[in-house]
Amino acid sequence: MTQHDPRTVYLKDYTPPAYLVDEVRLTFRLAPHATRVLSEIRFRPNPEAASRDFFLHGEGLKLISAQLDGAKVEPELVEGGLRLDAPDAPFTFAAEVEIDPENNTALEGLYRSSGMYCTQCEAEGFRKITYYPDRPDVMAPFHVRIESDAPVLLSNGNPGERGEGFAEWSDPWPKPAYLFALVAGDLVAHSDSFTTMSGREVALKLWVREADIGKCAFGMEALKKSMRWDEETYGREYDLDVFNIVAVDDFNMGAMENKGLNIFNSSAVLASPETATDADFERIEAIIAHEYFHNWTGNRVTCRDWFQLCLKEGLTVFRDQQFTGDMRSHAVKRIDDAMLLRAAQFREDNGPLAHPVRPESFVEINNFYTVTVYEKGAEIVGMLKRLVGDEGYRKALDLYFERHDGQAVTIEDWLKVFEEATGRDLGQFARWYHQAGTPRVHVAEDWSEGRYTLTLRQETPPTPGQSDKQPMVIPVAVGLLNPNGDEVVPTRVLELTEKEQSFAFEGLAARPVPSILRGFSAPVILRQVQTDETRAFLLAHDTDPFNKWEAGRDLARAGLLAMIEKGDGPDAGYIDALGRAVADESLDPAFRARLLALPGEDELAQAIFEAGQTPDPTAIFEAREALRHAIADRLGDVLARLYDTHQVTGPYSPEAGDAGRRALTNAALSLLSLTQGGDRARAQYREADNMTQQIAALGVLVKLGEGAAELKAFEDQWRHERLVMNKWFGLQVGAAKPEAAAGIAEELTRHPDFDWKNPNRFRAVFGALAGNTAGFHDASGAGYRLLADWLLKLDPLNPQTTARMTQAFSTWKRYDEGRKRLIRGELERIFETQGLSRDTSEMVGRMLAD
Ligand code: 0A1
Ligand code: ZN
Repeated sequence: MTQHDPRTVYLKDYTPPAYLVDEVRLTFRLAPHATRVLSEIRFRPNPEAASRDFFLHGEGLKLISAQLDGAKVEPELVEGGLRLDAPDAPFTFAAEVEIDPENNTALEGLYRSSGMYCTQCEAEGFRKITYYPDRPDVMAPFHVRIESDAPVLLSNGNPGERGEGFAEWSDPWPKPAYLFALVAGDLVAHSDSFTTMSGREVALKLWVREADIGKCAFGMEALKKSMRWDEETYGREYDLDVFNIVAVDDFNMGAMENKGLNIFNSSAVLASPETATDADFERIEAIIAHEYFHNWTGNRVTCRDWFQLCLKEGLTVFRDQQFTGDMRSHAVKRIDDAMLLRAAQFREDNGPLAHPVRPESFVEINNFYTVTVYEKGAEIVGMLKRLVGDEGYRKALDLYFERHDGQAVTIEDWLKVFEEATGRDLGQFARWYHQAGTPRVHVAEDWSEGRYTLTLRQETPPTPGQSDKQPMVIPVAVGLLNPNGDEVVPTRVLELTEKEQSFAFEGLAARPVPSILRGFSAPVILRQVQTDETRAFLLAHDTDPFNKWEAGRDLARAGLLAMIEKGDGPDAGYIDALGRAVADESLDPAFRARLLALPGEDELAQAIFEAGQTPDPTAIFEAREALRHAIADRLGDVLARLYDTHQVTGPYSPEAGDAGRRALTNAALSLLSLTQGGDRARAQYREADNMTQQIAALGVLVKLGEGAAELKAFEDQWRHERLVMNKWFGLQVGAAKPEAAAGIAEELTRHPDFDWKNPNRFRAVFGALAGNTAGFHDASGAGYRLLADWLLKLDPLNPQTTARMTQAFSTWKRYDEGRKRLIRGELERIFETQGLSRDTSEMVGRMLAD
């Protein structure tokens, strides 16, 4: 369907802009319903352009007046913007427009959130503010004047003059319009400063509503750590006198890297021990880092067009992953990233929404801020680094910044700096950017007379619009272990470039046990015939922490699949091996907590589907529950000891060591409660002095069906903390028994605090419903119907968040005829709705297409 959508934009149609911009001057006269935006834009013909068509984007703007070099003009207003006869010489275009921030519920352009004015311009929101060439390859310095009686008036760059009712800002660094930002409101600042490596002083401010001033300290520390880290690791220094961050409650995504004025979803920056969990703290640290790192990877060097989105996002995610690894644990971070990649990106890559990391077409670019662009994009950068080595990587990045500073570039430019810095041909490697789908790597082994041969074969299944897949360059990190557990061949990276290739290891005394794809060295699915003994052996002996974890995961998956498909009982061998590993005090508690996490329901459903069977969500849910019971039963003593001996005492700290211990004790608590009841959890709930302990205990109680009193107490305690209440809403749906999930979600939509226009609150309920796999896929179809009803209600107000949440339906073709019919019915009902947004119609259309 999308292929034929007349609104489709193609990468192959890219043409350079007809005019470039030398300078932008904007004046904002803020008023809730009638803000005036006055612009003065100095244009000059682009010598690289073939045409002199002067077109400016504009959407939902009321044009008051326009001038060309001071003379009044009447531009032709066309679909999506305006046209004007413009000279083939430099000129200034000026306009005055009126916009209505108060009624902007899409949260794109200039809008209001809890009484403050804020903006979101990526990807194409600036055109809702004024007429402009709203494309990333048009970069210009911006000067901004804000007129308003709000006490705090902010924009990009450095502060200029300010006085009663106005403030001016100047951003000397040329930037695309998507990085423009403005904030005005009644805010207070948590302030600090940072001295850069060349000795410049930068004023740092985190702006929040007064009630939130106590939740800023952690974010500020994270910012300073990020600034130092980018200097030390990439040699990149900050380049303005001030760095402002603003927290807003209504935001479609996590945060936005606007130059010098980052805007954050309050959930991605505000934290105190009482209100935020360890996971929130870690996420906040990562997002602060991510947005900060964009200052170089995204802002100073930006994207030529939106097809190149992964150029900034893949690289910046990779950088924030490195940062989190350095701040915490590389092993645990790698496991967490791999879990996310498999749960979300593999799911996307193996369904109707699969697309290349650099897509070739889109209808609505907002639909391409995906796990594929971000997370698989980051995996590609990681593979590049593995292939060229740390030094080659650093040389290539230095060259990238040196050559492309101030430019809007492409993936080809990015790969070229690697080729030049390292002398490597990346022609075949480039396929990672344009070929969609998750490669499968099949392993065959041969052993004869001291020679061990690994034969690797790759294949990538077809994806929408791409059936003929070519072999990829796949770095496969391999180590070999002796049967006694010693490592005989340390990690070596094999480069799989052909469809099938053999790699020999000579001079071995005994047939080794291979440890393949160490560190999850490529985003592929490994297909390996392995006995449970081998898996248990690797779980006990592998020196590579990722593969040690992976071996446990493989064992759990194999056991679960046997339970589901063959009706087997829980595998005692797995449970005993798990018990030995989690009791091993030489291992990091955070790592051991990851060992206790079983493969998710959705991952199992995909595995069953791939094996040619039809997954039954209820059977999958029950098998996982049965295995959890069996673990609790057989490892009761080990788990109780872990729970008792790893409790954190003393004041709360979100640092990795303590967080890891809490992760381990809470994983143990959740299992133990299955066989020993809720007493431990109730006691923990009572004594908790931080949100991690409180919410973990509450979750356990709710799952047991014993949490009514605590749920009520929690609501009474946290009624006035929006971010905490999101947890309260989400937990009830997420922890609900499958058959009850849709009903509970529905009931919560009638709660007086269910403010459905707030994306965080909407996601709390419906994200949790979609994440309760067996509940969402309950055969009654109640979950499908409820979600579809609410998506249709949200779509006219906020297309972006609606479209994103339609992805809950994306796995529909895996299921039985009954479920398929139900989901197809809902998708068609959405698709056929009059006036459906372009965003949602593209997503649903792709899911319905063959
Ligand atoms: N560039 C931001 C993500 C972002 C994208 C789009 C948005 O609105 C449509 C908002 C934020 C990042 O990578 O953090
Ligand atoms: Zn980003």
